Amino acid sequence: MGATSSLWLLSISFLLLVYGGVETQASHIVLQNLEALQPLFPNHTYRTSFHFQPSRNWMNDPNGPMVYKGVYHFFYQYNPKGASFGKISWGHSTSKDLLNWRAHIPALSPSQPAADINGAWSGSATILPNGLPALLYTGVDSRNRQVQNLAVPKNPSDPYLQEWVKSPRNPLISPNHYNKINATSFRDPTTAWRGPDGNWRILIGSKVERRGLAILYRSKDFVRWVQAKRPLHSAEGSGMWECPDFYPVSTNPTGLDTSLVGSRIKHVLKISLDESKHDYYTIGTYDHARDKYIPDKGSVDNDSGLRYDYGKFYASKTFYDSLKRRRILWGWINESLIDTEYVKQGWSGVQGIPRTVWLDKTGKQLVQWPVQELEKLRSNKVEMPSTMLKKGSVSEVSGISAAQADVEVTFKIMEFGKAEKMEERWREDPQVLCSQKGASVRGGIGPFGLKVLASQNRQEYTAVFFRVFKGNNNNPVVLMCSDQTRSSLDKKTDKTSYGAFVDVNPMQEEISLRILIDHSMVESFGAKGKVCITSRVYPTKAIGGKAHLYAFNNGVHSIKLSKLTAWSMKKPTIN
Ligand code: DQQ
Repeated sequence: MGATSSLWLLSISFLLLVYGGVETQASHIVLQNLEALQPLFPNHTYRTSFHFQPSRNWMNDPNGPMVYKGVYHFFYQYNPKGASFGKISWGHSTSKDLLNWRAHIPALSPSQPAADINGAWSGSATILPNGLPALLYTGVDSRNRQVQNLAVPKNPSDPYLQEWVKSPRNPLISPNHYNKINATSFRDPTTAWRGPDGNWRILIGSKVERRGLAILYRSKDFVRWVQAKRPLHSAEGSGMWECPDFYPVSTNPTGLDTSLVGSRIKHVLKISLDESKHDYYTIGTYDHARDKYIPDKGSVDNDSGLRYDYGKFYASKTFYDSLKRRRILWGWINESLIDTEYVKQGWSGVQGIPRTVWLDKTGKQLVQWPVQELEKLRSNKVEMPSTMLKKGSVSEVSGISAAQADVEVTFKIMEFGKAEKMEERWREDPQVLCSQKGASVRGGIGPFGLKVLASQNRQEYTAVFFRVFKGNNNNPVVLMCSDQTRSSLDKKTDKTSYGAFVDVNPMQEEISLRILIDHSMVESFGAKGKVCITSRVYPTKAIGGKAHLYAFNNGVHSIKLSKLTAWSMKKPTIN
């Protein structure tokens, strides 16, 4: 480390001692005065290459994604003044291919004392019947109350919609003693949908004591909103519901417009749980006559329910892409570094690769897959011929830039005899099971999978793998893990392992895995997108050209690697 950077670090540590106060605002930690400590030049070691990030500073939730006049718009919670949460604006970028992004000036910045002077928080876009977009968002007013506001484009003929005008009638919706809602638990309006009666509807996240609520509002004109007598849905014991998302799905990957209803359509209600920072969803029926959402029987309506992603992925939001008739999901992936470290690197937060989302053919869960456009970044294809991975084997995949890659692999289970018996208590929490049975713990079938962002001698690696157990009636139970315990020699980074059970029968079909590797990002899609796990890792050795990729099997039974294809990924222009 050079003298200047040591000095810089020293002065940072000093200033941290002096200024290092911490305060919590909504769900985010505010580091007081740390904005002043921004480095002149951000540290790029762990920046991603093909994931969305602003050029510097803090980013959290995705906001108001939409397509307008053939241009994709992406807004996000952004602190223009530094790499920690603070007074939030809506950052804004546009793209024609969801790969290359051009940054614009923030679309919404705090300005109106009665509406958003203390922050322009999360919200959504709705394309109105005249084709024009409208943004509904939460503002934090001068009394720190959360209120709901409207903004529309200043010049609708500009496909980039660079300027936005706030409604002079803001706030349109305020918490009040009639709706019995605490003014600091009332936020994140959804995209509006129009019911068969012609009225618009939105949901706002909230809670009463520990009951999470999706409060329903209706409007004829998008300006005057009236609260419905009952929430669309609520659940006891879950705490505050942030960033609700509500949309129709079908088993066809073709997406559906948010207002569509019909007999063959199911609905998804996604909730971001403030307490655990997990996004969970249920699939159910929307009774639009009664404006009630009823989760399907067997749907788990709490934190142990289905999740878009069993790693880092929060405050997500979908939109209907009318250009390509698909529903696309965005989600915020935060840092695993301690807060003072990300302030020093000059940026914080990444968005997951936009994912197409649809209903699995079983109707019981969603399936997600990176948008097809991503494949345009693939180059230097390498293939590994079909091989048997014997007990304890490790094979290197060479010929690609392993820190910036897209890898697809399929595995075939050859025999089931020596699979470990699944203990009933292990079913409770797959994440705990993954942390007990990591990549180095030998099993009967598995762990087998990939070691990514690995150093040459494998002192460091992140292992994404499967393990197959014998469940009740000898049925196979498949566990997928992202084991980060060896991801970095730096002791300070978070190394929680993540995991989930996968609804696949490996005796009938091969198990597939796709991993997007992007310097500090490991975004994994198991069983063709049935289970997704995103990890943030900060290797100290497996950086850039020094990163390696390996296929491994640490189980007793041999596993057939039927096919592996890997590509180096080109770097698009992002902001
Ligand atoms: N982030 C926003 C809130 C939202 C939270 C503030 C979720 O509107 O509830 O930046 O991460």
